[in-house]
Amino acid sequence: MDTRNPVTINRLDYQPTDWLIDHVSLQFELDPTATLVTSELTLSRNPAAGQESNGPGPGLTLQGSDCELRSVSLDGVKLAPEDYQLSATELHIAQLPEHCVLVIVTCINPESNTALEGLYRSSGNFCTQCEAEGFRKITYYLDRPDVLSVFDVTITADVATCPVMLANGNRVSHEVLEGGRHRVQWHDPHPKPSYLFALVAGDLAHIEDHFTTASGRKVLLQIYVEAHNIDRCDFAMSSLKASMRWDEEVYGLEYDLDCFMIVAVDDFNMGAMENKGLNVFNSRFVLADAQSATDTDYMGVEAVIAHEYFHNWTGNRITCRDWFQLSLKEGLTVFRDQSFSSDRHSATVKRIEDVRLLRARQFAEDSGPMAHPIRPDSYIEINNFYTLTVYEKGAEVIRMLHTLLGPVKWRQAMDVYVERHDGTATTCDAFVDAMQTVADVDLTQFRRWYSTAGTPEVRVSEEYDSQNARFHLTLSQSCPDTPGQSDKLPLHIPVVMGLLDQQGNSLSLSNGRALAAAVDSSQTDAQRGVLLDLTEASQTFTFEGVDAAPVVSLLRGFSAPVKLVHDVTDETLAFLMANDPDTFNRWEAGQRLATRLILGVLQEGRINADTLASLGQAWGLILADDSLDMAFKAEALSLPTIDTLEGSLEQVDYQALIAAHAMVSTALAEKHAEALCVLVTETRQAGVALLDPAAMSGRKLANTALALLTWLPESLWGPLAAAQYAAADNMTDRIAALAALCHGDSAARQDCLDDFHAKAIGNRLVMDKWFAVQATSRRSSIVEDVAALLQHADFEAGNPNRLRSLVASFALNNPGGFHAANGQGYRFLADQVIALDSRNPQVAARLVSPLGHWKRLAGPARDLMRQELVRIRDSGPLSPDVFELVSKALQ
Ligand code: 0A1
Ligand code: ZN
Repeated sequence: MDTRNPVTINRLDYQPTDWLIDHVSLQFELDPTATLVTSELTLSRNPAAGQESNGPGPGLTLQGSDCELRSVSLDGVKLAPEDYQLSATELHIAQLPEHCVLVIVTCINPESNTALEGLYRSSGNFCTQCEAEGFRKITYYLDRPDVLSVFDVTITADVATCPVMLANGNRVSHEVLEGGRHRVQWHDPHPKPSYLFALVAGDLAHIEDHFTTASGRKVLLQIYVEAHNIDRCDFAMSSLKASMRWDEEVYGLEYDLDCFMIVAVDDFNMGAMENKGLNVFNSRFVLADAQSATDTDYMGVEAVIAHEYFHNWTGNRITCRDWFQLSLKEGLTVFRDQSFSSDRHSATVKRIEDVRLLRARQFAEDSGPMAHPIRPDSYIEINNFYTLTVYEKGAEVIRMLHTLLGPVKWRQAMDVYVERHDGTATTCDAFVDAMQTVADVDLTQFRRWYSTAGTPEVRVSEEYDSQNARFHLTLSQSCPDTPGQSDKLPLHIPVVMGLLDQQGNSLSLSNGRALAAAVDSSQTDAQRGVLLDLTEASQTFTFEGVDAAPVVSLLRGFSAPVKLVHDVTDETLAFLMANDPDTFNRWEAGQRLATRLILGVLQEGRINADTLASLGQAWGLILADDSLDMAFKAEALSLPTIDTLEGSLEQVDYQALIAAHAMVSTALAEKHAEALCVLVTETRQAGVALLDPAAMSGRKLANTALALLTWLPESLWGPLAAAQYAAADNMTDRIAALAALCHGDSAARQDCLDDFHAKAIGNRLVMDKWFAVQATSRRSSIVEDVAALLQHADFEAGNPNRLRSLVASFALNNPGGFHAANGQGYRFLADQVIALDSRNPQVAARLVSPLGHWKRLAGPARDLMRQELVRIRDSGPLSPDVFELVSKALQ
């Protein structure tokens, strides 16, 4: 693209297409450098399009880029070049009959496709990635999500190199041809947009299983991988079956084809892709065994398999009218995968993990140059809008609807949504309309969540009236200005809350709406608390019959994605940590106390001894409480991260914040050193299954304890870490020990790194960990270390996972290194963006984000970061992806 002339697409400009593609037949003659694609489109005028009453019908404009046009025929007649107009991005035909058949032949070069969009090669195999606009790199097409067609696909290739040839739907024929070639045909009966098209061909092994749907249909399940990975697919298969069952049980949604296939590829820009019946995955979300995957990796595989599978209904059967509606499928599907994980594991720990991610990353996005509503209003490059806002905040918006409706009505409303929109491309508005048909509450104001960017702030004040035994709670909301948006209207914020007396008993409340009990909960109504509908800029809620000043527990379960500003004492927070019946809020109280302690160091230059004593004591209670789930304990003993803390500051001096965080971490580790050492050595369970829940929780707690100990002199924890590394029979413990050693400078560090490297040879995902663990070290030489790793023989800049394991791990997970006072970290990242942009714009653009926050920085860092953005801007012609992010950051 010409970056001097970027095109901005606006949501309100949406127009239905003039043409429909009723059927498409695609033929691929696969060849690594010259694949021929013949596309036969059965076209008809769209009755829903705006039509002039007289004159010729509208011309047809198809999108296409990076494909060489070989021929165009209309109703059997080959068109001459003067019969159409061709540009770098479009093919236009001015005159066509109302119903016609257009045949287009293109030639593409998968081998040279380093952007990994369209048809490309990974490890010698062919695969596709078409969301959002990759199909146009295969052939000229109406490449937009509201054009739904039935696809028939024929693939011809060499038997020797491509024994396996897959596409969407059901396989209908296979024939062996002369000259060592063979041909398959696939038919997908479900009309779909082009972004859900997929083709995979190559030398792949597979495992298979079956799933019988609730209505008794037998579905063939297959997972395709390179032969050497065949033993690492079983967990993915069991996750798939669990997802299929869950969607039937919880939403009544069954699978709808005869087979469901997953393919793992090593070169993939994102996590995975929900192509109809043929999901293509980054191999990191399929392959898992004890020696290569951590517990977190296993959970990631399970969640992503579920996410992609759930898209079959929320995304594929019901898709998006245009890309501004992306959160229609993504927010909803993330909410669904979060609910699935939460049903299968600890619901509280899952919620804590999700909220940590939201606060650390999405809040930052919402306060930066790219802040946008979950339904954006404009974009230059849609790939830049697969964001934490659209996905994670989008899921929070769905969660709020779930809270406002309650679980029973939520399910009824989902049934209405599916019933109304199955087989169509629709909008976020239509989704809320479906909710409204069932909801008791008026959702008019709630819709503002779809159009408002920025994280709202809710300020809290309390007043106790002892004479009348009344408690008044005032909640005031505001939302900061974001690019292009100011003076925002109040949102409808669901606030789940409870009141406790001084003994920790829950009070019955005279105000607020009742909450439904969770199926497996033993909580009383009073313990569950109530739901307040905060709709005004400022609103006071009065509770009658409150005999003594109560303790308030607000925003239970993080019932809305807001920042709560509530000035309470250290004692109140410590009290909530010990007594809140909402376990999420027990954790939250600890986070608030820790935040106060760390930010206090920034203001006063020293640790507040009283706050430290409160938090230290609360940690002591947690450490001693054997009734607590160990995974929850681990969360409670983890301090807020730098990027979360950053969200509470106007201007950030990273070096000072990092020093304050280190000071508090060290003080807490010192206070509990003995107990932490015991946890490292005694929490692990021998002789149980790897994925036994208690064993996983035990590892999480032990490794959290080890990470805390690394703030103390290495003589104390170094031998423990080295011993753990040597004894580990699983990746979770091995990598945690190595991560600890990487912060230090012992001989064990290098020995273990060498040992890990030797064992990683032949397993790309393990080699990625070897890079990542070094990129997140707190050593003072980190920028040089990371730069040296770029030159390592095993570093591959062309492989997105490898690149991210080194470069993104450093930029996102190593604040001390990235924000090095001399700006070296920023320079390093800018160099990588510049080097990558021409090869893979999508991945390059994702690396720009950490540089986008320069306006929030204090001191010289601000200018140092800005200079690097300018250097990227001036480095030559940029992709639209990088151009959009850099230019918005510099505005
Ligand atoms: N829809 C997929 C994610 C995805 C999005 C874009 C891609 O390329 C630009 C690839 C995958 C999901 O939500 O899982
Ligand atoms: Zn998705």
